[in-house]
Amino acid sequence: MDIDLQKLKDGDRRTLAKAITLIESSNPNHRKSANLLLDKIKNNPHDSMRIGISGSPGVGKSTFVETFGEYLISLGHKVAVLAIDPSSPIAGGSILGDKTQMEKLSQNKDAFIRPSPSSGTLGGVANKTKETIILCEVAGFDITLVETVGVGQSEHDVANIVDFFLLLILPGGGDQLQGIKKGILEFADLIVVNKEDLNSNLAKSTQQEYQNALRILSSDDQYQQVLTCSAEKNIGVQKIWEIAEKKLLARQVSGATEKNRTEQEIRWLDKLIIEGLQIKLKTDQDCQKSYNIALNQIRDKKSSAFESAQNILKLFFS
Ligand SMILES: Nc1nc2c(ncn2[C@@H]2O[C@H](COP(=O)(O)OP(=O)(O)O)[C@@H](O)[C@H]2O)c(=O)[nH]1
Ligand SMILES: [Mg+2]
Repeated sequence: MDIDLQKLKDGDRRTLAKAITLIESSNPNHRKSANLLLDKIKNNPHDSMRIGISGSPGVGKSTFVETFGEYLISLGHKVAVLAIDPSSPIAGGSILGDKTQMEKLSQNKDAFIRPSPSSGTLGGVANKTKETIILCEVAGFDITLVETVGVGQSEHDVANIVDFFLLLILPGGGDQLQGIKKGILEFADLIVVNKEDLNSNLAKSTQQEYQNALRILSSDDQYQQVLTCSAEKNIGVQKIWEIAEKKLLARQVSGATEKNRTEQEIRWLDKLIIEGLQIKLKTDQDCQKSYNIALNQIRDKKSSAFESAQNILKLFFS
């Protein structure tokens, strides 16, 4: 599969789609071409913005991405949308559901929408997504929105490929407040109560509740803001961008975005090394043999985990 780099840089959609298919492929030859391609574009200068959008199923992420995406395009941006759904295979229901929901946006020539592979790739959910973002940026999309379900590892992984993380919550989600410490404080740069059109008073009180909690939990005055919106009725979206853009631009100017991206790359390095070792452990015959021996010895109390691990690790370096 040959990718015409010039066409990609010119923003040709078919070339972009083809390039993404190439980097998603697990065929070793494709991987080689993909690495060559990624190598050629790694120093491509760009002032891009990568924004993660997370929240429980049904909170309105896809609807928000569509409304927000249209708004960004109206300001002159070109917007790529990558949707990760770890709960369903690509051909399965919910990604298709998302696609129909983003009907308007998908018709827009300044938008590019693509589901991202959900599993079974080295580096987990977000590895290919990160490479896909880079391809989209080379093709001229200056803002990428990554939609991910706010559960477990995928959210964690997505936080490691974006510059800014937006969390959507529902009005009246007081019980969600329990998770505020580990979830929200760790990831979110901005929290938005969606569906305010359904019950504006409830949305406002939820906003207050979260804002107070964040203020109390914060050690300085840098705590995240909480806003309300209606993705469906297109209310509050402008204010969200005003605040997000201000933060993103400040981080670009101070060099924080660049620094963060480098740190993300280093975390990927560590993750990929560990995964590579795990794959060797599972696929290499000698490793497998030693591992099975170790299991039995531990069960028979003939060896400790420490001793067995030392023996297996020796195989990695032989
Ligand atoms: N009333 C109202 N409904 C909304 C709003 N945003 C999304 N929805 C509805 O909530 C449902 C789930 O939305 P969806 O975008 O698929 O949520 P996702 O699972 O988080 O991607 C759909 O029926 C939407 O039409 C909103 O702002 N107000
Ligand atoms: Mg969705």
